[in-house]
Amino acid sequence: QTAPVSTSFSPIVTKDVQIKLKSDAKNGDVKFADWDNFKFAPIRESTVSRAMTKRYFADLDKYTESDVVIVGAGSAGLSAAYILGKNRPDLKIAIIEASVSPGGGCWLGGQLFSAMVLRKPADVFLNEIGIEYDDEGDYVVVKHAALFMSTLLSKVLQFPNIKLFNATAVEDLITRRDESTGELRIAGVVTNWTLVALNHDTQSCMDPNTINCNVVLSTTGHDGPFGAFSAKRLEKLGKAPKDITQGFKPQAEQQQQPSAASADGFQLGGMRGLDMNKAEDAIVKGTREVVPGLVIAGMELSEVDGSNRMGPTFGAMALSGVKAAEAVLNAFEV
Ligand code: AHZ
Repeated sequence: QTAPVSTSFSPIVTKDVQIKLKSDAKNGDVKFADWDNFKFAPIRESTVSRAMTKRYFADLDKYTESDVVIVGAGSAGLSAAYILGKNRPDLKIAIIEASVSPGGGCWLGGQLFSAMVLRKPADVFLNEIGIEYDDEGDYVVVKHAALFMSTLLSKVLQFPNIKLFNATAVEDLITRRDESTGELRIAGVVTNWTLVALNHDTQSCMDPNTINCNVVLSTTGHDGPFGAFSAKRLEKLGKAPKDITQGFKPQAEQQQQPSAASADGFQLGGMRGLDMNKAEDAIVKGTREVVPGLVIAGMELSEVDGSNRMGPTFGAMALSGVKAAEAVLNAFEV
């Protein structure tokens, strides 16, 4: 016989437990006076399951039609999410992150060091999210990259109109071709649990899920196991980003050769060697809607444009995110 599901909640602090604030402690430590009688409020295991699953599936249902999908929760994607979430509370924004832990490559400064360098004027973004730093003139230093990432993440996750689906990979893009113009538009993303996505070779028929949206913002970082995903998918589709063929050539001097393999000459730029001065400007300048309905920002752009890597300076990721938020709103189909 199973016990009835409890519907009433006991207060967390029972009358047997005394919690006192040590008034003389400098940092206001909490002191539990009577650990022997300590007790949590009761709970049934299925209640925990329902508390999680009903919210998750309600979110899946709600965000299956989103206004914006951000692919990748690294520094660029989360900076964009912050700007969009703050300025447009009317939009439904889903963030899809392949890793269990969001944050991308932004938990350390470089070579496993703690401090994080941002060149000016990226200090404006730190002021916006309320992070202290040492001002060194042309650049600023945050004492730990994890302070930047955890602050940004906590702000983004608090917006009621943003949902992070982590441990979920974008496996493909939803595409629509305009019948009269033949122009391709990105109309959403195809997703799967990351652990499923990693096992397509070992199991058959694990079909994905989909999210329709008005604009996709792709910030999947540079080449890697999942990285530069949307740029690579565009190349497979043989779809030239419009600014490569119509004007914007941040690294034109690098003379990219058209790929023999792709139908209309689109070839991934491929990330170039490290050059902080060139790389950061190029990433911010290059942040744009590359094909209708798809904005690319952050280090993924180095694959599109063949720009340099910048290594351990993070100003371009924050400001590329800010510019991407603007590009996302401009890309909205009216
Ligand atoms: O897990 C990835 C990471 O958190 C996630 N991601 C990649 N492919 C995905 C997919 N579906 C869902 N198919 C995916 N998520 O995207 C995130 C990318 O974060 P990042 O920190 O790698 O990229 P960023 O562009 O925000 O920042 C890059 C910062 C730089 S610069 C640099 C260098 O010059 O060497 N190295 C780094 C890490």
